[in-house]
Amino acid sequence: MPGMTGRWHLRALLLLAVVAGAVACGNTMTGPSATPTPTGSPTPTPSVFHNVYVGRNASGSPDIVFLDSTSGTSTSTIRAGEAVQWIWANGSHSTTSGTCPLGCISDGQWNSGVGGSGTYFQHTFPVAGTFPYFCSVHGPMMQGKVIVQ
Ligand SMILES: [Cu+2]
Repeated sequence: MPGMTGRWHLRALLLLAVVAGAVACGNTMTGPSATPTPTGSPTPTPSVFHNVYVGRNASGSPDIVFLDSTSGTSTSTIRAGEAVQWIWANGSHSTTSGTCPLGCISDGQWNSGVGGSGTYFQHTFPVAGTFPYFCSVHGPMMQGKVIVQ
């Protein structure tokens, strides 16, 4: 029954579209209206957020790196209950939780999706532990780590 097969195909496609839509709406990415401004010099935000720059190195140049504003490296050390805020400075990048053993595999804890300059993404870490992440565009070349104490 060829007609039956076609209908099932359509259903599967519809289901995929619905799932993709739900995932896209599930993140907390915000636009340029969020504070602080991404292009300025590193302005310490009042309290809650621990800033990590995306796509900018310590010299302020575009680069394929995550740069923690406190440590000056790709490792962020925070306390349980605090949040990390990624601030896109350049390029097309994501912050995606997971590791890159052979290629990169998301562990589903957070995923900003790919953003560019002016994008922000926040994630709160309620529990102590070590949380590796990567950029879904650059893979193993662009990794970071959040250590929650
Ligand atoms: Cu990247």
